[in-house]
Amino acid sequence: MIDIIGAGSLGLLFAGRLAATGTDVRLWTRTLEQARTIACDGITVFDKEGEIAVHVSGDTFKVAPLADWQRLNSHAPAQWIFLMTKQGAIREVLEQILPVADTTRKPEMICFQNGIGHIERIRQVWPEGVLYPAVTTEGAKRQGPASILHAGAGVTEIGWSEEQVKAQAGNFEECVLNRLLAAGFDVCLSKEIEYGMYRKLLINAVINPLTAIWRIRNGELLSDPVRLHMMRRLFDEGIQVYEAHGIRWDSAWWEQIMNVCRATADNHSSMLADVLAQSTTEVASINGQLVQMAEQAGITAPTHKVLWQLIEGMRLKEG
Ligand code: KPL
Repeated sequence: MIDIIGAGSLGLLFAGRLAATGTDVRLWTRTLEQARTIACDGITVFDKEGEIAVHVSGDTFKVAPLADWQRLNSHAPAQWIFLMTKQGAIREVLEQILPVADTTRKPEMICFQNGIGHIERIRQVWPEGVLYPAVTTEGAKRQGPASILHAGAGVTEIGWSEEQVKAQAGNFEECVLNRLLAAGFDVCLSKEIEYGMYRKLLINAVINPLTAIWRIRNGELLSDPVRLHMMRRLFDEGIQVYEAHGIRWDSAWWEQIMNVCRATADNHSSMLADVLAQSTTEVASINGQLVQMAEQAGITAPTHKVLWQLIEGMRLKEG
């Protein structure tokens, strides 16, 4: 069984595809209302042509509000948790699910958040937890409470250390990796997940705040020299920060950012979606983290800092 916490676009995509290919899935929502809607409607995944790619009815999988975690876990303890909420929701999630039911086998958590800093924060409150950072480029867009548009198939990397390979290999492969592959996800294990996380951090730090400030779709960033200039500034500042910390990077990342904009041209970035929904954005975990890393290294990242402040201010005004 796989427990997916978070019924946003990624949570619905993974829950729908896994359930459709026979994996036992429990999906955890923020509210009871959301759980009821999903149980009633099932999950629908549309492809980019607007055709139904996957539909699973509500009796194919389980769905419950996170408030029921302790009660339901005492009957059926979670083993593999996919944490698919935003960074900002992590504290609330951990408050609900910890202490983890005292079973002989502690659950292991695969963490799919954008940005950096969350793994360390989770470890602080759950030091005995087995955590796998994950980076995914799956492009999913929420269409309704129980439906998403799978705009672009991506790649999912799951970080795995040498010790975990030795201790867990058989089980993880059978219960997680093979399930994801069977569900059609392009997934691989990576011993260099930090490299992937820093690449994704820079992609998000360049695309997300600009689309949120200008309220444009990802593809529209490429249509104007001023927008491209701002993207390049954010990229160059980010690279300076990485160099100051000795973080490995690749000049090909710039072209990859362009490609992400092309592949997700019609999408709202997650930050723009948050701004439009007047909810908390992940700017602090993305641009804010880069600014803090710059300061730790005795340099500055002024464009990231201004965008961080502008977006935080926008949320304060609207929220
Ligand atoms: O991850 C994304 C996000 O919106 O958070 C990108 C890659 C920018 C796609 O929209």
